[in-house]
Amino acid sequence: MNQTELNARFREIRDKVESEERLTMDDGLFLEDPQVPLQEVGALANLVRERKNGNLGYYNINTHLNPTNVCVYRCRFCAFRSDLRDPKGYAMTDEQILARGKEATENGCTEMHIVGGLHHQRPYEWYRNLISLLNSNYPQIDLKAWTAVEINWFEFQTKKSVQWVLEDMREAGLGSMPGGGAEIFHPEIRDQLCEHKANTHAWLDIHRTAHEIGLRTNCTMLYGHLEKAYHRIDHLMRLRELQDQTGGFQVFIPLAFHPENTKLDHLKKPSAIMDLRTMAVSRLMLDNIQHIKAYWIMLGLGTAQTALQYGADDIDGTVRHELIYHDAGATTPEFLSVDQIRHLISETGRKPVERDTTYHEVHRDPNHFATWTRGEPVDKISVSAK
Ligand code: V47
Repeated sequence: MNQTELNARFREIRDKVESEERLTMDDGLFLEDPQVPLQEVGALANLVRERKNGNLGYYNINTHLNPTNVCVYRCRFCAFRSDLRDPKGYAMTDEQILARGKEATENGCTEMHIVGGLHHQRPYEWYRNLISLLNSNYPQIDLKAWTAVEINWFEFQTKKSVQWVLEDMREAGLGSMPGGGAEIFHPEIRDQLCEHKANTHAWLDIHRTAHEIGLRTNCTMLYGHLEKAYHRIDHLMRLRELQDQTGGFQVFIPLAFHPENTKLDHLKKPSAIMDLRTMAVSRLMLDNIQHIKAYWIMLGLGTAQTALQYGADDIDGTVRHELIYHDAGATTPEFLSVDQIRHLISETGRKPVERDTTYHEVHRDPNHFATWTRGEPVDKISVSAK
């Protein structure tokens, strides 16, 4: 394509975005082309970002819990997993889990993000009990737990339906589901990354069922490894199609691959340029998902800040005890203080807003930081006030 053709094609897409018309697979592929200036794609994504979320930059106060790293699967991108008998392998005790709940409550956390390995010797009841233990002792914390891959494993363990597992977990205290395990849906890539675990159909079906019973969930895409632009756009379009049917996804998180200590350690980590383009293209393709998250743990602080001008409106949380990315060579801090995360957002010119897991405003007691109440859904704040 020569420069004149390139400009004309870009104008066509800009017109569509301005008139809120949906982009096609071909549009997405064009925006992925390195010949199309990144700043222009970013500016277009920023238009959508500001239309949907104004000038706000969301964050939450959260912590992670990875109850075990022992896993039956051997995904090639994972540095966290362990074999049962490896000295690195662990499974947390009830006391350790409760101590995390106590620490989270004392720090004013509104969310615990719980994911881990599929342990050969731990029955379904172990996974259920830990949710119930945390929920009964620390009921205010939203337990954002289990990826679709884990739910698929629980189905296998219990021989019950997805709906049964999700309802049973909800009864134990599950509040919502994180978006992990999606990787890349296209079988050309998924079969090379993780051929044994929950396939694309299962991942989408589990999220569909969660939405149907009223659970909100997140969605992700792992990029920067074996996939090509076509696989990324295909992935986004499959998420968009499900969202059209259910409306249950609250946020999309593009996850940059970290190769250290994985079976793909010969690959280079994606560049900041790729991170920003993926962020912007995701914002433009996913016209029906309200929020796009720049997960600072994996992007690094500088790129996460910049991403707030490239389509993202959320930066995840203060985070504590994150292992999946740090085991894979992430050099970002272990956690940020509330002042640091607010500064990170406000330095970009955005207004920091604390939200809870399901995107309600959080109101804190000015005299006692750890005491908080849930306010209105943030999406009800009118765009003009944003
Ligand atoms: O499914 C694993 C990815 C995911 C590596 O829902 C890796 O709010 C890069 O899903 N390099 C788990 N990525 C993390 C996740 C997540 C993170 C933050 C917020 C939310 C949310 C969800 O991490 C896995 C996989 O796609 N992953 N290993 C690696 N070496």
